[in-house]
Amino acid sequence: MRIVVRWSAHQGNYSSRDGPRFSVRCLANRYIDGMRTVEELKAVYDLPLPELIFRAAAVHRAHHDTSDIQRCALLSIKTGGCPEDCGYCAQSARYQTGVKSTPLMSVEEVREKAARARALGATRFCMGAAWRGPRDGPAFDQVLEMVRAVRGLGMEACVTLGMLTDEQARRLHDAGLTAYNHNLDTSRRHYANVITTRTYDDRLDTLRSVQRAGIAVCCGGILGMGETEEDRLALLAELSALEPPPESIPINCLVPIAGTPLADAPPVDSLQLVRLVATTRITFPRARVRLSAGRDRMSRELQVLCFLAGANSIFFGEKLLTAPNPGAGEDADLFRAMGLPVPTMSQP
Ligand code: SAM
Ligand code: DTB
Ligand code: SF4
Repeated sequence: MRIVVRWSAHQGNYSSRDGPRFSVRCLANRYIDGMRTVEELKAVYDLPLPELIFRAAAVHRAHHDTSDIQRCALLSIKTGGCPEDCGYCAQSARYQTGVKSTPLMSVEEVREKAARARALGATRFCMGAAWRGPRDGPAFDQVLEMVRAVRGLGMEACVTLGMLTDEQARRLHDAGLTAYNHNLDTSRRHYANVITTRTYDDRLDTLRSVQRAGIAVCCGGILGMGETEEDRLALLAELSALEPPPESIPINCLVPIAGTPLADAPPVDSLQLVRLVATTRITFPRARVRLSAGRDRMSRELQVLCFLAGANSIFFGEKLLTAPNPGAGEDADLFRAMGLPVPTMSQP
């Protein structure tokens, strides 16, 4: 039996047409209502592929303008030297990856890069720092200034800084932050195989602080870290338990980094990626589903299939944080080939 209770109150600083879902857990800890069990997700994920894509495309069309694929620019505002041991990351100080540690960028440099990205058609600017979490003081104050600068350009601002306190989340909200990116990355079961310096619950605690502060959550994962397809669905089940559900869901394919424990991980199966994108779209009708890291190894046809299955955002620009991404020219060609609008490259 499925009990659906809708609560029309408005929460947080982004709108969802029905308002957030009110959820109930029964004693067996299986989700009733707006939440999803792995079994429910699997029934969708395992549909014959054409049927799965048709259903996802219908959900996509019902909730979005399908010609609107958001371009987000990424900038590493503080690179390398991170104390955490995330097995996929080029920026962990524990692995010899050749990434040089840099100090925090100046607000002026960030403003310039954001203005250039806006001129190339970016509407969202995401800034990442290789921190376990921010320390209060001048560096955090500088990040708040960066958020104000990006918002001042009329762009959405997103940051990913690691673990936050309630107070830090509140200050980011007051600076005008649109969304906070904090990925759960994989299932609870697989998490400790990839990261040992923090727990899944640490991640969830930060997500709760972000939501309490009224900031939208951007939360997703990485495929290709030795997880099973069921682990990927378990990640979606975790995301569907967030209230409200994430505003955006980045789906990354591992970019294997030499020197990290996952350097030799095999590539993700393309049709498994399409299935996951479609299942994510059906589960989160209103979210931005962001086709994130790993696009430089995807064919144009695979990317188009992902858009058809409901992905509606990309990171664009030659570099992600440290890893390569298709160049702006390549993406412009792809958009042109799809018959989608390509912004003219005006100067800021
Ligand atoms: N230090 C902060 C944290 O971990 O929350 C923010 C920066 S971190 C680099 C942002 C996200 O990038 C990670 O959560 C992970 O999902 C993604 N990521 C990092 N390295 C990656 C890789 N090699 N391939 C794919 N995604 C990656
Ligand atoms: C996300 O989920 N993917 C982006 C963004 N959030 C910050 C980061 C991808 C990083 C890819 C590896 C690198 O550039 O080092
Ligand atoms: Fe540090 Fe973030 Fe990289 Fe983990 S993913 S090592 S926390 S920068």
